Amino acid sequence: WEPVDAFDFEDVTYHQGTEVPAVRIAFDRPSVRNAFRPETVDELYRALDHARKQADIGCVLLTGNGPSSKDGGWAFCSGGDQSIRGDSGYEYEDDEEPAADQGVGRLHILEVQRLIRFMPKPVICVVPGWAAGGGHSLHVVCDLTLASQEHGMFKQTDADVASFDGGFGSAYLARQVGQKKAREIFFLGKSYDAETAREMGMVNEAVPHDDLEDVALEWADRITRKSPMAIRMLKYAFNMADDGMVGQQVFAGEATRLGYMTDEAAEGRNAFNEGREPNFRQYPWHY
Ligand code: 1HA
Repeated sequence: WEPVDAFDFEDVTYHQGTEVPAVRIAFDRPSVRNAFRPETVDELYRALDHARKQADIGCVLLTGNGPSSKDGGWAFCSGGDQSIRGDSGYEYEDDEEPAADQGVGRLHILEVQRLIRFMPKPVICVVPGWAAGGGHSLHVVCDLTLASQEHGMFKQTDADVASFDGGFGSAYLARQVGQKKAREIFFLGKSYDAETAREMGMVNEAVPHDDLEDVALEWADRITRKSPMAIRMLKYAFNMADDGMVGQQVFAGEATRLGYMTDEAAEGRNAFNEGREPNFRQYPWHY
């Protein structure tokens, strides 16, 4: 990995692979189990959006740095930082921040969730420790989850702190583990280790902690050797059934791009630009 120079982040680290066309984006607040504050969310969004737009990047690894220097604990992310939670959302600590002046709490981790869901490349959640609350929801929304056998832990704490992800974090979870299990996860708030989470269907694989990053990179390597077009169409096809009209719009956008690459599309464009009738009769009606 080498750092992506374009950014000067405080709460997130952002690296690009030297041998694999992938990036590694990591929460970097290990002393609070990688809880996110609005500044963290802004940085995460910018890193993910940058990765989305890189034509030479095919896969994103989303993880959490650790261990905590305080107690050695590992975390992917423990959700919203409760110490700066205001009455209408999470508040900026830096008063200079333009959004802070408005006195409005933010819940914009939901924008990050949408970015992960709709970006045209797989996002692998690499879980070295706790995935709790809003951190649990982030793992749910990622395309794949790989977890540390020893330290990977999953827990939905939302109802303990009077919060609720009634969107992707619960609805997609129910698609992954079934309605009864998803309700158990939210209503009982139990802790599940990586192996149990794998058996439940919300984790793809649990691997020894020391191998976690190597396996994640190997997965990114495998994915990025495949056809970008096929992977993109597959991700959007998997999304579509659950994403309603938005899912159709996103999938259809990619179908349009493929359509534009055909001779028929060139004929339509050229005929217009040349001021003539298009000759579509030269093309077959495929069946
Ligand atoms: O649900 C949403 C949203 C829904 C819709 C729209 C937007 C949303 C945005 C956010 C969220 C949420 O994320 S709500 C859920 C918020 N998160 C939590 O309730 C998890 C709180 N943390 C824990 O339950 C536990 O810390 C843990 C199970 C993750 C780990 O337990 P462990 O290993 O025993 O560590 P612990 O001692 O509890 O924590 C270590 C340090 O990290 C503590 O600080 P210290 O005493 O060393 O000073 C602890 O306070 C801090 N910490 C952990 N999690 C958070 C945190 N500090 C602030 N916020 C946290 N989330």
